[in-house]
Formats: sequence, C-alpha cells, structure tokens
Amino acid sequence: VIVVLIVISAVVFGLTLKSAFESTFLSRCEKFDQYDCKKVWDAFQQAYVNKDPCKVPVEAYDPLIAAAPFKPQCNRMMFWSKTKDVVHGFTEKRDCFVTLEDTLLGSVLDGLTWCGKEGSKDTNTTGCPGWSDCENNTVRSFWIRASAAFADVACGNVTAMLNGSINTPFNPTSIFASVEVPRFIASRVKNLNVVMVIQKNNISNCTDPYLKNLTQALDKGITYSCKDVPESQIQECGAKPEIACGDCW
Ligand code: C8R
Repeated sequence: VIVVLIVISAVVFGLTLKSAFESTFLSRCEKFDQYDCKKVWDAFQQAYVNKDPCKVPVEAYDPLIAAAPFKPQCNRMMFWSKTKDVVHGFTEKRDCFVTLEDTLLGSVLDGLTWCGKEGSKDTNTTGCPGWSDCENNTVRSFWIRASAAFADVACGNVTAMLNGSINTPFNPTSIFASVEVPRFIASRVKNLNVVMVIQKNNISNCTDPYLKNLTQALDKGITYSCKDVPESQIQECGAKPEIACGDCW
C-alpha cells in the first residue's frame, strides 16, 4: 500500500511540478506588469515543444512576439554587437537607454538555453544544439526573431555600441548587421549613432573601413554618426547619476 501511495504521489507531483526552467521564465516574467505570463509561456512553448531542436524556424516564434509585443521607445533604443557586458553594465545602473534585455522577452530568456525533442512535451536545458551547430536551432531562431521585432519598432535617434577591440566591429554575420540594421527604416529612424567602445589596446575605431558596409546598408535618409568612447568613460557615466544621459559621451 505504501509503495502504491508513493508511486501515485510521485506521479501527481511530477505532473504538477514546474520545471526549474518554467519557474525561472515565470518569475522573470512576473516582474513586468500588464502581461499574462501563463499565456506568454504557452506561446513560447508552442514554438519548439515536440520538435527537432534543429528544425525550429525563426517564424515559429511569431505567436510569442504577438503575445508580448515590443513598444517603441523613440530616442532611447540601444543596440549592440560584441559589447554585451559594457552595455548592460551601463543600462543596469542608468535609465538612459532601452535594450532588448530590458523588455519582457529579452529579460526572460537572457542567458538561458532551451530546446524540445520530437515525441516529448518537455523543455530541455541540456543537450541542446549550440549556436552554430545547425541553422534553425531553438535558441538562435528566438534571438533572430526577437531582435527583428525590436529593430522593427526602432525610432528617432538610435544608438549602437560596437567593439573597438576586435577586427570586425561591424560583422556581417552578427545579428546586429544581418537582422537589425536592415530593418531600420528612414520613415521611423532619424539617425544611427555608433558608440565605438575603446579599450587600451583597441584595434578598430570610427575610421574602420568596415564601417563603410554599415553606412551603405543604412536606409537612405537615415543619418549616421560615430564616436570613439573609452570604456572607462561609459563606466564612469554609469556610476555618476549626476551626469545627464546626453552628456555621457
Ligand atoms: N540580441 C542578440 N543576441 C542576444 C541578445 C540580444 O539582445 N541578448 C542575448 N543574451 N543574446 P553578439 P549580435 C545572445 O554576437 O549577434 C540583439 C545570443 O545568444 O555580441 O550582433 C540585440 O538587440 C547571441 O548568441 O551580437 C543586439 O543589438 C549573442 O548574445 C544584437 O541583437 C549575440 O551577441 C546583438 O547581436
């Protein structure tokens, strides 16, 4: 009798217990008002559950984007490539810019790995394909879809932080170059301001010939500017709220 009871309670417990992944998802989601997190979770899951994790196209996340749409925040939107830590180190301290990680979907899924499996309704967090293992993988398709939706609502003066310590600060294979820049449209976006993050041993700056590809990719009518800014200056502005956002660089 005891064994049967244990088995029954284990089954019931197993059915009602949320996975650690789902708990993380929901608790991060609940920090945002105005959203029905259970609905967002369901829309999220349908994108990849019961699917081969290498066969999740970008469009699989369309219902998720529809369930948690991005709101335009003109003149405050911040994009980045290979500068995640500097950008978020700054945005965590100062309310000057909005990145994808400041939105519901970006913050809920930042740093997480997830995938499904054919014939299963589970969400796995291990054994998932890596970023370049296959093109249509669960995680990569999400970031491409979310970045596209975020760039679609970009408006006014847009800022992008690029990395002056690498050879190709504007890399054609990056999400910034391949997904976001092509979606900035002149009727919405006035100017793209590149902040080139300069460290001691920088190898690139605003004169980098690769940036020609960026200016050429911009919709005609969007103006472009670029400023070399030492990383220490960005950090200092993060630490000093008395410096106005517009005076940081
Ligand atoms: N964006 C893309 N990728 C993101 C992301 C995000 O907001 N947030 C996280 N955590 N990631 P990179 P990139 C993860 O190569 O390709 C948006 C993804 O798992 O330095 O140019 C954002 O709006 C992915 O592996 O930059 C930003 O403007 C890496 O971080 C660009 O796209 C991508 O980091 C950045 O994409």
